Amino acid sequence: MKSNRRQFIKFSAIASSLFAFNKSKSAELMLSKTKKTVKPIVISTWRFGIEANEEAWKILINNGKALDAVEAGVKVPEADPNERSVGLGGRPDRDGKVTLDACIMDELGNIGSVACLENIVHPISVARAVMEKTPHVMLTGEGAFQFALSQGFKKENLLTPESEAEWREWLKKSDYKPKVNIENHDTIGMVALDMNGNLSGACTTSGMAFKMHGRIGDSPIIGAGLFVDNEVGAVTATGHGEEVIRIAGSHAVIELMRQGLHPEEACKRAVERIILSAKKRNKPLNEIQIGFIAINKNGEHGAFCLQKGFNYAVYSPDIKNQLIDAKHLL
Ligand code: SD4
Repeated sequence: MKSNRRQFIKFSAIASSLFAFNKSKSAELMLSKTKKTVKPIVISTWRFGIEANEEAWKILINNGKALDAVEAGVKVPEADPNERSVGLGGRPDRDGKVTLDACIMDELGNIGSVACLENIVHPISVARAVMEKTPHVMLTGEGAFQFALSQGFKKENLLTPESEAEWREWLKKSDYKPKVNIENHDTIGMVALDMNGNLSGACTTSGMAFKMHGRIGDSPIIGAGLFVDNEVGAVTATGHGEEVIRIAGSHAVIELMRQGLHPEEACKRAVERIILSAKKRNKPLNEIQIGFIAINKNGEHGAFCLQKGFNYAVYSPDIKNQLIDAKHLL
């Protein structure tokens, strides 16, 4: 009884804080307008963001485009067989198939995405080809694969012996219970601001390990796993995709930043929305992890997550590629 009351008070407080930002809006907006812009800057999710940022930075520091930087950056973990949650070597679905989700967005609002794509090492580049070479924004499954072949991508087996062995072990119990941190899932999401002041983002993953075949997470869904608004900022998400999709997470963070909130505060408010959404459905919070990372037009960055354990890599003129622990709400 007591704990119900305590929870009620806690979540009422969260709910009212979600609507309270207007008060501080004008002050924060003014503050950010007077600040000097930090550029270039690139940030990305989890520890593999460090190597990915390194690659993106080479492009950014040579006056390259944010779009090229984020694509090149996320290709690093995609090609690494030891990263078991992205691209080659990614953990398979329950049928033993490695299926990949990815999307990309540029400063003009161009978007491209692939979902449930098999046998291609670089889904992010296929997503870019969807964006640049088709009249569509999203291709899935066999159609995405055939399109990739038509663009010169090679068919490759992505299931490494290590991932296959893990899957065979999992089959013994066949219990789908994603853990909250990096044990059996991870996504690389990367957002960047280039020297010309343009923003872009990319997001790529093999999704939740041992998911149902055909399951698509938040990562290829523009507005959920990624969103860029060149007037405001760029945001990407990681964690339980179903929860991110429910609140159109990355788009929510963009809209909160548009109100003048700092990227960290905007990410925090979105995590609070996830909590409210989960509470309504009686979804236990300890079974969910969500992390958002964001940069704004001034090159300020921030992140927030639900559970302890999420970190992100930042490379800017002031922070030379460091891993930062995101603050957490629980
Ligand atoms: C998904 N969001 O497929 C991805 C997985 C992830 O950390 O990011 N895990 O739902």
